[in-house]
Amino acid sequence: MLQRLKNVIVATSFLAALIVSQQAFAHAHLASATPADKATISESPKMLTLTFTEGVEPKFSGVMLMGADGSMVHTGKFTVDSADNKVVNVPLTAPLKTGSYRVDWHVLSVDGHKTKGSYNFTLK
Ligand SMILES: [Cu+2]
Repeated sequence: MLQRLKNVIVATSFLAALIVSQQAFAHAHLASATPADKATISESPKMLTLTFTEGVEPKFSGVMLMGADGSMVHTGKFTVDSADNKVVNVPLTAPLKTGSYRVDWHVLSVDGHKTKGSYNFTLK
């Protein structure tokens, strides 16, 4: 009886761990970005590139670029790479001034889950 209970507990916790890890992997999280998070760069980038862990739906996804004072920086159109829907490009229409910037992103992944986040980089 006790052994049976132990088996049930082991099976249940295994299942719980499996579900948690699947959830962690099933959403579109930011895998990498250019300029990278916390990067200090010396030249104004022509484009922001964000790579996610899942494919994203361009219709319900977006990226906002903000200056240190919180003012929005005008960017070009958000596009999903035609060869890889995990990669998002946002062209910059004008060179950035030196200073720190915050990138706010929100995406709808192809599995229908919404995620969002932000990161910073500095132009010296
Ligand atoms: Cu998901």
